[in-house]
Amino acid sequence: MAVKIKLCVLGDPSVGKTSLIRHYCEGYFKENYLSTIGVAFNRKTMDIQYKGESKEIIMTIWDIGGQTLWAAVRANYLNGAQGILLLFDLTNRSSLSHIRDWYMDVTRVLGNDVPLSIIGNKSDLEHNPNVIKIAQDMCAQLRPNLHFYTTSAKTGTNMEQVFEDISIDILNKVQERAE
Ligand code: G3D
Ligand code: MG
Repeated sequence: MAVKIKLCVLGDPSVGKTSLIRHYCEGYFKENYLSTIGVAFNRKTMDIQYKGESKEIIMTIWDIGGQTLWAAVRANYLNGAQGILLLFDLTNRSSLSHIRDWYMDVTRVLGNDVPLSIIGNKSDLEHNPNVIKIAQDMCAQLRPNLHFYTTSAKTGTNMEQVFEDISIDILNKVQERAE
């Protein structure tokens, strides 16, 4: 039986949320997406290996517009999310400094143990390697064993890994609850 998962992607405007989701769901990178207004939905079906079995996952990925800053709208958006990707742009320090705020915002609604990964996107662009170290330290402070990745929505580097790993975290959580 297919498992349905709701995943929400958050982060500052222009960090590459829509690009990463679209590349993953549609299989290609496209420049010039219209800035997301409100919320967009994407769906991806995948088969992953879980505890020695192949599991079909139907993932609905919610893409919230960075402009949608009203707390009430965001809480609605997050409602029922089983996993979270928090994105920043490796070439934009302020987007990294806002990760903590995004994290607090999410955990206020979903609790501290929601499966969550932090992603530094645009790894294909030149960036200061210190940024990665700073991001890793921040992740460790927020929660031990938080996943951190660098990705490129343009080339697809690490993209599959991010979605597969969070699916496994979510399946583990679903199973824990059922026991
Ligand atoms: P958002 O949904 O977080 O607001 P978008 O961000 O997906 O709309 O991306 C914002 C801009 O960054 C877009 O450029 C997009 O092409 C670019 N971008 C996103 N991800 C990457 C990446 O991994 N590498 C590179 N090189 N660019 C990326 P434009 O020029 O359309 O504003
Ligand atoms: Mg967008």
